[in-house]
Amino acid sequence: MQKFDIIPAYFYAVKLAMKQLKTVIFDVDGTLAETERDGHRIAFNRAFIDAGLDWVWNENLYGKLLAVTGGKERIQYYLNDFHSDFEYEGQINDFIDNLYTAKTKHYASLLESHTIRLRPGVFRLIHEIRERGLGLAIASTTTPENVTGLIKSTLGERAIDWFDCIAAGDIVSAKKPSSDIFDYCLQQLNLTAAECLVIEDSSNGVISSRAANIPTIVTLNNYTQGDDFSGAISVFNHLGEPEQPCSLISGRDISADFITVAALKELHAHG
Ligand code: XBP
Ligand code: MG
Repeated sequence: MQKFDIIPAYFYAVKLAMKQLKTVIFDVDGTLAETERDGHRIAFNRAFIDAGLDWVWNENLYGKLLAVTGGKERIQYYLNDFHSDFEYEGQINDFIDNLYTAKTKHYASLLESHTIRLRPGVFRLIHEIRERGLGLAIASTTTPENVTGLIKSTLGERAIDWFDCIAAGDIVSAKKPSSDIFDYCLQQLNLTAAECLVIEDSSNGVISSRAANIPTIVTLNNYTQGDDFSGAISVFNHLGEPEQPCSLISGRDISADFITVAALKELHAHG
């Protein structure tokens, strides 16, 4: 090789290394488990009963309320757009904070009762990611306590240590769809956006991860099946299992029946 050939080869090798998948960043609610329908929604309703309110967030209404991320922000959105004639005494922020505190306690109890299960393929893929030496991280809008509670109740007490970063809740000032939570996560991981892959379930999540330039795939659910996922590499119904293959909804397909680390690398290379 001539001397001047070495320089482009070197830069090519560096570019390739920078594009290598190093860490998979998981969204939490709706991605790891059906926590929205089976967890947060139920916890909100229990908090409303505690407060003597006759509000009921049924599955259909909750789907509409999910347009706004963050529990406190969601209550405010409900009051503004769905229940504007509601009258309260005192400061609205205190009222919302109290409801949110009660809701978070109910959510923790639901997690402790182990009624919320991981979605298909999540347990298997997280274990494979670890076995193959890739990193794991979390970027979520819910509180750090809610994230660790879900991880402990579904993956076990020690699983918290498997994650190189748990970026969650009010740690950033602007929630998804702002890129802040993913930017924070990359900073903590000390990785570039191109070295990571995000798994999300909602358009707000994809807008957020793509605003941080991170290649993203989606496993949608009933609440998000009508969302616009134009920024994602691929959209699947779930991650799949050997006995429960996943289906491609849109975007790039994989050469396997379910999402493996090899499939993630394949998708990431085209991100
Ligand atoms: C989803 C959210 C959260 C949850 C409720 O977060 O938007 O607001 O619905 O949790 P993600 P809190 O999909 O990013 O994990 O009530 O604690 O906000
Ligand atoms: Mg989500």
